[in-house]
Amino acid sequence: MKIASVHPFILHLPLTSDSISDSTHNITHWGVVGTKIVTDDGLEGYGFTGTHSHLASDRLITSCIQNCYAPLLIGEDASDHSRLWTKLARNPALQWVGRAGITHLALAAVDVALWDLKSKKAGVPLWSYLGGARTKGVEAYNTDIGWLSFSKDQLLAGSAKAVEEDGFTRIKLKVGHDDPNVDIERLTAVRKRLGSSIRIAIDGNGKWDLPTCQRFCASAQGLDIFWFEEPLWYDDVGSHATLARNTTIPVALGEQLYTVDAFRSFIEAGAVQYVQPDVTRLGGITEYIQVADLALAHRLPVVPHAGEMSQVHVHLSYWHPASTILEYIPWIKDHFEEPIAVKDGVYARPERPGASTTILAESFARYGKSLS
Ligand code: 0YR
Ligand code: MG
Repeated sequence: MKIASVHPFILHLPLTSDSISDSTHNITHWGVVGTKIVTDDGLEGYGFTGTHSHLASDRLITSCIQNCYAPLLIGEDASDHSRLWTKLARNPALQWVGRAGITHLALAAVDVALWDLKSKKAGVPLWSYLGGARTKGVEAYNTDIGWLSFSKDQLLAGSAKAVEEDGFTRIKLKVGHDDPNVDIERLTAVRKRLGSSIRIAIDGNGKWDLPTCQRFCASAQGLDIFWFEEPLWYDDVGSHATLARNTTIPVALGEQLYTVDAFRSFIEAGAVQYVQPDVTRLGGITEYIQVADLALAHRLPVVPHAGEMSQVHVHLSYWHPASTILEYIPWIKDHFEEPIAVKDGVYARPERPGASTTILAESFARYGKSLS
């Protein structure tokens, strides 16, 4: 299974609503930026990272794949994911310019494509290739009903539909208004509408400072919040540790962390209780496994962040023993040969060989962007 060619791509896929906001981002399209890797025995592997469809920075990622990584990959055995990960990530020249950011997002795409190839070659779905399923059904939680840009009425109607019609028992709502009392009011209304049995997590996307978070958590005490995700600036270990010590609401984070080292710092400081690795931001599946194992060793639950909208994480969640529930955002599923599917709040187990990353030809034709 020698690597014959590397074909980077950029897709900008429209969301299911016109646009959405959290406390920090406003987007209209999801960026699927990565690479196809073709082997001499005719297999095609697909891997990609997730972006906010900013074309100039997406092109930095594909340029890294094309110009820095492809020459290191051509002619290599695609089965050697671990050796190739080190060859790319610890290349002295590339390590100098990036152990995180653009080079790491590009690494994620390459690594996922290699695992897709390995499990396709074995003729089994990724979860089986990795060692088999730990559960009969991975539970989904719905993020797509809770955007900050939704009015209170939209929030109530969407949450009620997700629970009463679609069968979700878990949802996540964005928070982060300039006045946190607005968030308290919205959360109180949703809690009242849904009752006490539905799990409600919240996500601040790193906007507030420590005193604001502490005041907010005190006011939110009675609302039974399942976790508070990214309450504070992404890299601030100390403030997360202080908040985690001072509130009973569990702290969740990880979607902005690039390395196993970063996760170790948060875990050792007691600054995270729900660990949220993402194959599209870590160096792919190879580094994801290291983080999930680290969480397991600390007996912390793993709840992946869905930068690939769960196409790959559904496999990892069926397999890895520290996995619990999995985010659901149905924006890009129609662009895959084997799209994610949730019924009655539970993810269907993928059954085709590979990592469920194979993108439809029509989607490339319709939404592909030029690389230069
Ligand atoms: C939208 N999920 C997140 C999206 C999402 C962001 O900007 O990227 O909200 O990544 O926090 O948990
Ligand atoms: Mg988040």
